[in-house]
Amino acid sequence: MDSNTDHLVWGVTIAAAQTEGAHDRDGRGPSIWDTFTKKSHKIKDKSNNQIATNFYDRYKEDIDLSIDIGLKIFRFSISWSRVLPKGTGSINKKGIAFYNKVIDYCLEVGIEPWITTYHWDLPQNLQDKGGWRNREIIIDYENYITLLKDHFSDRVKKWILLNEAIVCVGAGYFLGIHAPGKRGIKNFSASIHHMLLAQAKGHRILKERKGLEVGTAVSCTKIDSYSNQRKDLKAAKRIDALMNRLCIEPYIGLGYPEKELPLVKRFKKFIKDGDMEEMKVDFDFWGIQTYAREVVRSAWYIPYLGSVLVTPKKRKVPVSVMGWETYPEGVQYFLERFSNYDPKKPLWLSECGIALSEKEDDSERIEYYKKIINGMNKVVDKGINLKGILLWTLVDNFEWAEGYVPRFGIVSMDKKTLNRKMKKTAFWLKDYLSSNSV
Ligand code: GCO
Repeated sequence: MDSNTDHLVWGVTIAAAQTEGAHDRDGRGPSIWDTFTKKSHKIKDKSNNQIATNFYDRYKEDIDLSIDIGLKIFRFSISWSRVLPKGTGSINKKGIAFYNKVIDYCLEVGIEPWITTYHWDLPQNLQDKGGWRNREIIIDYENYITLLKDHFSDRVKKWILLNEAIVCVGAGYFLGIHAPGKRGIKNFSASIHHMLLAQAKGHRILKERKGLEVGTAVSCTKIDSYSNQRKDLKAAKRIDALMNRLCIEPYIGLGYPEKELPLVKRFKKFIKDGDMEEMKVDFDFWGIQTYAREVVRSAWYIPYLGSVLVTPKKRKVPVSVMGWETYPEGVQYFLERFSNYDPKKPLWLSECGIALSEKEDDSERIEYYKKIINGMNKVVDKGINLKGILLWTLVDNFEWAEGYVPRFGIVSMDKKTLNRKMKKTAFWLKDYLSSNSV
């Protein structure tokens, strides 16, 4: 043991829509991703997630693999429409039973289960009523959280409410490139506000039970300006406010970053008296998820944002299979930045990984994680309250609109047999964790 990061806990994150499969089994209702993937042109390789990695049947194998690698946390998400097929109303007991099995198995073999309550797969029935655009969804979310609390919080102590609200709403309700494929400023404004408010209410509900640690997972993208010209610097501030502050600062009591991001004015008609006050909640931890860096320049002709991205290709920087600039330095940057909000607040890297292409030799991923460890070392040296890191992800899976082409897993999967095989990174990590474990 030679590092100051030995106390950090390592785990893994997965998400229901990307792994479970079993889309119509045992009473599960459809989610917006079931509907979206039927429009085949929406998914790059024309695939869907009906089988995915079949975590539904193979959860034991995946949990065993995680244990074998030396991981201590298994973060998974609940498919809302598996436990409440219509998103509201009658409960699907078989859905509850499935998650009970996952939780109990984790506890039996000695890995800590963490729950994400919402990782983007809204029940289709709720979308039919407007989805996040409709304020009534807040009540549905509260009821859903109460159900999860009643069934699972006796054994699950760590909870993440929303996974990356900005990506979920930005891609799904503004750009239309993710389910439910809605576009436009009105959809965006209403959905962000309702989702963030729902999360605050969900937090209060879960905290009624003593001993739970309840946080949120936020997407963080380092934003730099293309030049030192004033208009580019301003554009960078605008995009930074959108990507890295909008879904965070209302909780800290700072409100929406209206000064830097004028489009926030559009939110006004959806904000009711008392909402901003209600939004102030003290999360037990921040889950930080950072994958990339973007460079932006001012572009007056782009509505609402007035900015364009200068693509990594133009900038000639290394990219992952997602087309994102490979930027492990972001970890240190964002951990420091969040620590500035409140140095005492525990921080987790609740997702961390890189997409490569289909090959067994993923040495590049090992190099990536070494750089991440380096960054974690530096922040721990500075006294930042980092608790641990959850990898994205265990098994190669359904990467949303990108289908199965980008491979984020440290374990590969044969598409026909669904058999799993540890990649080089998994062996390397196993070694690393066994020699660094406390
Ligand atoms: C996200 C989601 C994951 C993704 C991963 C890679 O951050 O977008 O949480 O579901 O698969 O981040 O894009």
